Amino acid sequence: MKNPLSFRAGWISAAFVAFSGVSSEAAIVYASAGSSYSQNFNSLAASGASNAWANDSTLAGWHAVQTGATPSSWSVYQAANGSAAQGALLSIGTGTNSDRALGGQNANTTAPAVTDMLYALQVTNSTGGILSSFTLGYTLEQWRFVQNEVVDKMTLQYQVFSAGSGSITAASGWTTVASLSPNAPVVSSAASAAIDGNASGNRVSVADTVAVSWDAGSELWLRWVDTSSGINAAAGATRAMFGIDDVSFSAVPEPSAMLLGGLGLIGLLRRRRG
Ligand SMILES: [Ca+2]
Ligand SMILES: [Ca+2]
Repeated sequence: MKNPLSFRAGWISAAFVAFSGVSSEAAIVYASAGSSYSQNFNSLAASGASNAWANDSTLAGWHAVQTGATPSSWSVYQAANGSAAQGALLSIGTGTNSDRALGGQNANTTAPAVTDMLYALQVTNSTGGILSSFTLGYTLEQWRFVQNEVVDKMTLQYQVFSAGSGSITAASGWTTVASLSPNAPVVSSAASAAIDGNASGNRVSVADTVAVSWDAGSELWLRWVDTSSGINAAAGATRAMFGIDDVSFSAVPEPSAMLLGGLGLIGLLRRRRG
């Protein structure tokens, strides 16, 4: 016969494990419509080649993986300044300056060995209501160009997942936002070299507002995709080194929802009076 106390303890323990599982996927808790979230990545290490990295931990809400290459998930990241090809998860900046950007540099490969560098921000709608648009701004910084590379870009995608089901590597369901997907600012026939990703000619700042149906409790994932799809025969073994910096995010409900509801009520009253 089961002791009710031990059964209860087991139930509490199971509940605690379940709760712990949720909290380990902390994401960004977006609790107030219209509020702003920002990330400047300056908490990343400015030196070292084996700084510990864990998704949604090193930077709350942030995930990074590469596809089609080893490792597929990162356990470390390296400081970088663009002075050398560096196929890794990177904290990029000038020397050891504390202004860092999150990025990487992928290989010049083609299917089936395409190496895409993926970065994602996971945000949970905790406002209690449906949010109908988000506004995202960020800066794409280029810290190294590769000789004769013709086309390279950062592609921004988003997807809403039910609570707990989001993944940076989800195979389908992403929507690409062209206005948030800038091309590499620098292409050159000169020998591959470092450039200052903080200089105006080597960076592109983008911002736009995107319609979305983001239910209370569900997760919005914003995903940056740096793809190597397609061999560029004229280029070397790598693609441009990109960092993303100065991310800003906010979201709001349908702006006219309350107004239309009020006008509808007024119309109803008028009809009743007429
Ligand atoms: Ca920064
Ligand atoms: Ca920067």
